[in-house]
Amino acid sequence: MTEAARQELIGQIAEAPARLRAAVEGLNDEQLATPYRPGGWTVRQVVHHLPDSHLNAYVRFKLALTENTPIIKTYDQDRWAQLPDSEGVPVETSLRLLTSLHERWVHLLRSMSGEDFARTLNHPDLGTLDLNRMLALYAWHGRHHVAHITALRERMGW
Ligand code: NI
Repeated sequence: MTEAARQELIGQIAEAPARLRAAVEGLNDEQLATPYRPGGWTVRQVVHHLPDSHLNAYVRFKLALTENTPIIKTYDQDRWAQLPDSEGVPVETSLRLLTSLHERWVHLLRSMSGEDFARTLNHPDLGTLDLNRMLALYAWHGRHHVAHITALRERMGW
């Protein structure tokens, strides 16, 4: 991956908290309790899912930077989304958590060399991945979930 491509992806990760905040701006409790698609997570669960996922991602980067191809831990994201801290906590809490988390994560990402991004981890389902791949995966992940919310708002005319 080129340095320019990496910087573009890091920029997307840097912007993700503000984009998520903008996507839910002005939604009321009933709107936040609406599934983004039939049978899918509610908007609130999608918001809480982002720090759930990106906390794991941050830990995975740190493990890969400090150990040689560590075996990382997966988690059951659907069950996490049903725990009480995804149903009963205001979205603002996760917006703040994501903002703080991304500040540290992006600081780390901006300090990394090409050699650092070539470091690898071992994902039980996906095999050996380098940190370039992880960067691309999580830049996409933030955009993907923000789009779930903005598409719902468009469909509902909110
Ligand atoms: Ni996700």
